[in-house]
Amino acid sequence: MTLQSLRQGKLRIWLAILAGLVFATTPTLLNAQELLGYWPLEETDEGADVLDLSGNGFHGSFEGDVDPNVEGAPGFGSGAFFDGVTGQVYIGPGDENGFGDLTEDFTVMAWINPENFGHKNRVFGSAPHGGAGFGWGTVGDQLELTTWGIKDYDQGASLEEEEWAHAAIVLDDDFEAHFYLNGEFIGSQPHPSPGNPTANDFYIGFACCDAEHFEGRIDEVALFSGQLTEEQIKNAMTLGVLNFDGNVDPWAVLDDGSLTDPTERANYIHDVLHSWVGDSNKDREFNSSDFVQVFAAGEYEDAIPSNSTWEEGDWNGDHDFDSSDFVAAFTDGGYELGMRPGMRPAAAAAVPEPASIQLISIALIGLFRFRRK
Ligand SMILES: [Ca+2]
Ligand SMILES: [Ca+2]
Ligand SMILES: [Ca+2]
Ligand SMILES: [Ca+2]
Repeated sequence: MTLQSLRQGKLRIWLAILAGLVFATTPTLLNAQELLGYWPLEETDEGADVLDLSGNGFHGSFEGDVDPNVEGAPGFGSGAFFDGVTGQVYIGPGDENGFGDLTEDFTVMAWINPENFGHKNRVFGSAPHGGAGFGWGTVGDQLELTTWGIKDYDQGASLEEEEWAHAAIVLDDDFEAHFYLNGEFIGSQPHPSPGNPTANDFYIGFACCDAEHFEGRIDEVALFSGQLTEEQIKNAMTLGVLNFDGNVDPWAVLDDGSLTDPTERANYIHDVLHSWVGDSNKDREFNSSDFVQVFAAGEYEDAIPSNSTWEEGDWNGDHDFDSSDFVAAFTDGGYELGMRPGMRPAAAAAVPEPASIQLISIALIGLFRFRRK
């Protein structure tokens, strides 16, 4: 990589994201906002891990009556439906993931679509025993953050049943809670003391008691240490959680000409996008649905120079879709391996050799078929 290319703006963005991922594992960041967990709920199968895409690997699992394959918030793919009685996502003990240490100075957010205001709908938090930890969600049409055993912070919000709303709550280091609805600040509630740390289990769609299970749909759940600004909350709501600092679409870097070194390009695709070379439909897997998409775009070895994007089959970044793109994807070797190791149990990532052979045959079949047209 040359210094010249380092100066290119977009590259700086991915370096920043990469740095964020590296720093996420080191404890000392002065007052910075740090993404601790991010669950986009793209799963469609109840048996699948509920992936945390923060880079920290706090994957969860579905429990009780949940439908993970429902339409999510507009623009955010799939969401999950919780039945209000038993449905929840188990995340893990607060002393293992560190969420239990959040007694002040943190931010929570999610897209929520509650269906019943007759009971509280907890979106995210810990079990309350011992009067420690926190849970947030709705009470009636209001937003509520509870530091267990300490304080119910209630904020009028005029939520609607069966309507998507983006909700965010910041608990600052003076123990005052600040509420945001659809990216706008709507009010603050003070209290003189922090919550208590907890080792209790954390959940999505649950916290507290059985009677407070979430009833309806949830999408894009995120937890940060530190206090996000209104602008950052708006960014997360409109651009996605990973872009809370106002970064452009992280996939766009693949098309701007700055990332053509094969190793650097593959590292970016693996470590920042959590995907494989070849994942044109951006679902973090490389499989036949990507072939369907790129051949449908119809630009394989066309006579038009520099007309192809990642979504259209330019996997190596030279702006055209040709055999060199298959070489790049073959070299990366992610075909039909599912999501990357670490994004789900290691057992899913095995047997590379047959998959590679399959990749070649599918590629050849695809080329043959589309050339005859
Ligand atoms: Ca989603
Ligand atoms: Ca894909
Ligand atoms: Ca072309
Ligand atoms: Ca290419």
